[in-house]
Amino acid sequence: MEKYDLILISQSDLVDYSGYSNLPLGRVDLYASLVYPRMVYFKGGFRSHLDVLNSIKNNKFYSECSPEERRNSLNIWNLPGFSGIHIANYLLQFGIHTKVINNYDSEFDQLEEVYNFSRNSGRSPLVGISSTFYLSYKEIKRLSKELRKIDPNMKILVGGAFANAETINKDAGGFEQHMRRCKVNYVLHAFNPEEDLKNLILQKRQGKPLKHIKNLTYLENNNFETAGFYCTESEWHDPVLNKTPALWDGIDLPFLNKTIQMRTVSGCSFSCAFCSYPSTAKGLHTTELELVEKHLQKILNIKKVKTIIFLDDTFNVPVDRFKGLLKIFKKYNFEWFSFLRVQYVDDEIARNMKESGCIGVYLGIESASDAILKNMDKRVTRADFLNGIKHLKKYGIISMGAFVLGFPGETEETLNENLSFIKMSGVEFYTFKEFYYMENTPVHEKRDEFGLSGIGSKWKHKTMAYEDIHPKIIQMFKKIKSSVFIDADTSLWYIAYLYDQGYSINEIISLQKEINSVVHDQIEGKYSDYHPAFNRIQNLLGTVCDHAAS
Ligand code: B12
Ligand code: SF4
Repeated sequence: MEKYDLILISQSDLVDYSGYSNLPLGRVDLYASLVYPRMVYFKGGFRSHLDVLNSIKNNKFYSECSPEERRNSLNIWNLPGFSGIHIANYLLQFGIHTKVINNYDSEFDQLEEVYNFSRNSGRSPLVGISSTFYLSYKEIKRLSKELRKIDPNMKILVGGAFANAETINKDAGGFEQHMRRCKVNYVLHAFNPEEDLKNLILQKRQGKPLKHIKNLTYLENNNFETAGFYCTESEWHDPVLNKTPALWDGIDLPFLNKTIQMRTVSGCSFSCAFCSYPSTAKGLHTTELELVEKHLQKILNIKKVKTIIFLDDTFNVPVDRFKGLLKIFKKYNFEWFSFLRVQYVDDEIARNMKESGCIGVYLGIESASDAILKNMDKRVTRADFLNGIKHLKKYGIISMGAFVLGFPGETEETLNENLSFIKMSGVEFYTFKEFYYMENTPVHEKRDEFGLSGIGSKWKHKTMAYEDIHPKIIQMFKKIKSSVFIDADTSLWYIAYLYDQGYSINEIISLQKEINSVVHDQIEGKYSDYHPAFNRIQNLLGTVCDHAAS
């Protein structure tokens, strides 16, 4: 077994379904917006759509399984996340060895084994938790508590998007109380903290002081009540895209099936009025195409890899760069998924996308109403969207249209425009997200014009309030028959993950239609574990298992 400097937990099974299941089903009207349409009530509790499949297929829910069984169950966090692999790849050039734990809840036995092995060999590794998918400290606290059962003296570090978001409107000193409460030793809070992480590990290895490392907060020892708390200087770093050599095939990735994620860009050149990403990422940073190709070659050297999910937020913009990428992709044999600004797609681009292996794309449509698109500063029209999707459909590229409902200016009429758009465009999948009001977004500047007040998920403006949205989502969910609903919290990754697990797109559509039909009946108050759709799901799963095995 190898000795590691860092064990990095990329993801964990973070939604507490049991919390929802403990609520009285008879009063579901009071909390329906939290559970529908994203969950199904099955065998005495609320379940994720994937866990319904686990129970029907294996007669066990994910939470009831041993770690090994969990690794073989369906769970969105079993899909290899990017941050852990990326950090391992970056650190390897400095001789720093990282063990990536992709999904803590499926791999904690392996974490314990690797940690103890290194500890018994005389060097306890630092244990990093990625907070990228967290929206509070709850999950950090849970993990830290469990990790300290392995070793109360473990050194725990937190980094990732949530740690960074905590410093946007607040001072880094605000970490102190949370670090003491959650028993965390270090937080690296930069948006691009790779260099700081390298410095932290090297300084610690040499027993040197940490005060010169940027963007770090730390407690001087494991006495969490009394230890001295320190904050170092904050400094912006550009992303390390062009400073990350392609060492992918040198990293141990036992959790990998066929799909891996990568990015070629950080940031975004648009400035949609509801989005904070351009301000947090500070502009668009790109990887040189030559280096992208080297990364691709190394990734495809990993024999198992057949599919890549590209994480670039606007993968096809700038258009010429995208054309260059497609030319490179066509030289290699793999399939891919990505985000796409569909208004920049013409016949030739769609053909090249298909020929280079594109299976499906996430379309940030946000709204199909020209009035709302204008308010959102999306710089696109409904007609542009329809035109682009026509090209995708011609070449059999599937798409998932993502909509944000309730943006200032939204009315019953503009919501109905989304309904007709989903039907007309023929997008295979759709998701709805409610507008989320953040202060560090352009819409905040226009709050007086829109009469916008409140914050986060609780807002009000001249034409709507947040409470109006969930009933509309349910109405639309019931009405849409031509396209398949996917939970916004899993979105394109749900499709890509099931595809990774051997399901064809048509099988995913059939399965999801059955799940949605159960949800539909539950919303009407009809609950039964003997719903005929569960039988049909069982038959579908049987077919898939047969062809996946052959
Ligand atoms: C892929 C993705 C998903 C997938 C993940 C599937 C999978 N198995 O990988 C799915 C669709 C499941 C998902 C779900 C959610 N997501 Co999401 N997702 C993303 C996305 C597009 C990419 C994440 C990524 O890999 N980024 C690339 C890596 C490099 O960036 P990073 O993780 O931030 O890491 C960098 C640093 O932070 C740091 N770092 C990361 N981890 C660590 C750890 C340590 C110790 C250190 C030192 C450093 C470090 O290193 C990286 C260097 O650049 C991002 C948007 C984006 N472009 O980042 C949103 C994003 C992470 N998601 C977000 C959110 C809010 C969610 C949800 C909570 C809700 C939602 N609907 O969006 C849910 C999750 C919970 C739930 N209820 O199920 C937010 C997070 C905001 C935050 N935490 O403050 C983001 C940033 C999008 C956004 N702007 O709103 N997501
Ligand atoms: S919504 Fe997407 S395209 Fe718009 S600013 Fe945010 S990341 Fe960029």
